[in-house]
Amino acid sequence: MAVNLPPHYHDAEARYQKGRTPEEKLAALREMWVILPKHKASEKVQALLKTKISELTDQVEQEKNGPKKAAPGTFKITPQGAGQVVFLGPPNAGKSRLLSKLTKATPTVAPYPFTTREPIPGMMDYEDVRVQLIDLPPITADAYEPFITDITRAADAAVLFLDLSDDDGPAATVATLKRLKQARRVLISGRPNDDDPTIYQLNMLLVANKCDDEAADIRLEIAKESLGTHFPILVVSCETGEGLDALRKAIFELLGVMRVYTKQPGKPPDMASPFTCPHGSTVSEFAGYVHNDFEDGVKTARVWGSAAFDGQTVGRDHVVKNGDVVELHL
Ligand SMILES: Nc1nc2c(ncn2[C@@H]2O[C@H](COP(=O)(O)OP(=O)(O)OP(=O)(O)O)[C@@H](O)[C@H]2O)c(=O)[nH]1
Ligand SMILES: [Mg+2]
Repeated sequence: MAVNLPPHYHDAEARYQKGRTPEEKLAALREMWVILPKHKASEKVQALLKTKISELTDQVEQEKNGPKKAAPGTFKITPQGAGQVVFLGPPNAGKSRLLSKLTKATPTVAPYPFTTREPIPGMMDYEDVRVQLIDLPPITADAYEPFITDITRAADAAVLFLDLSDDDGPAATVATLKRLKQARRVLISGRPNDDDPTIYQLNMLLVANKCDDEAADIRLEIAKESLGTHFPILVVSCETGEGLDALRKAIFELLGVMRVYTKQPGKPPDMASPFTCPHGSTVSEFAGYVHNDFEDGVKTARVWGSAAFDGQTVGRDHVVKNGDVVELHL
């Protein structure tokens, strides 16, 4: 879909190109954001602009706060699977142990805080899809690794931790949220709204871990009072395994993606490894997930599953459904 951009958008874009400092560039990007018409056709431009504004805001902020601990990109993790989900929380809550339970990764797990110092990825199998999980160093009022800002921007969703074995658990999770907010990372439940492009919103669920502790229930109630309940809460124990199957499902559902299977003309569908794309994707959007060049290249598709009849030929704007088999015609 073509985006009609008003002339003063291009003026602001020229100022962005010519900007000599991050501050100048940021000012121009913010103007572009205000001018940009916000509708479906401009979704891609919106997303690009939002990422640039967020990156530059972070850069300007970090430069103000002194030298960085790590060069940008040092801890960049290549996305794999249906989506990337980051583990955020206070020290000792069981983030690393959960990663070792849900994936084949082997992070250090220790009975003292501040064990994890670097991001550690792992792949979680869920039915016929895989989700990338990233264990991170703990976040407290005073401890925040600057690379968390970049990693959370790249992530698709977040798991926030609560330690049910610690009287200070609820307050520690509140402190994590507060520190993230200072870094303009806001955990929400549901679809992010893009009102303020300098704030990065991440869809979250709460993992209340160590429910094997005998005072776990009361701490959970206290946490609900201070954190609210406007997000999914999964009560689990990495020790006993309780709640972990439900958690796998909830993490996958948090991504808001559906499975779509592909087939080649004249061949049976590949039912072993589906592609994933956001709910509500059209044929052309789905094609873009199969291959970058396909989004523009696809002309029609045949659809088995949600179509009126099996193998129905549909156009680029046809909305595909979870579980459909799609044969793309370029
Ligand atoms: N009883 C109990 N202990 C747990 C559970 N999950 C983790 N632990 C223990 O809690 C301690 C901390 O676990 P880690 O996974 O290292 O915690 P972390 O959140 O990664 O800690 P940092 O890396 O410091 O942020 C370890 O001794 C774990 O064995 C659980 O469900 N029940
Ligand atoms: Mg850890």
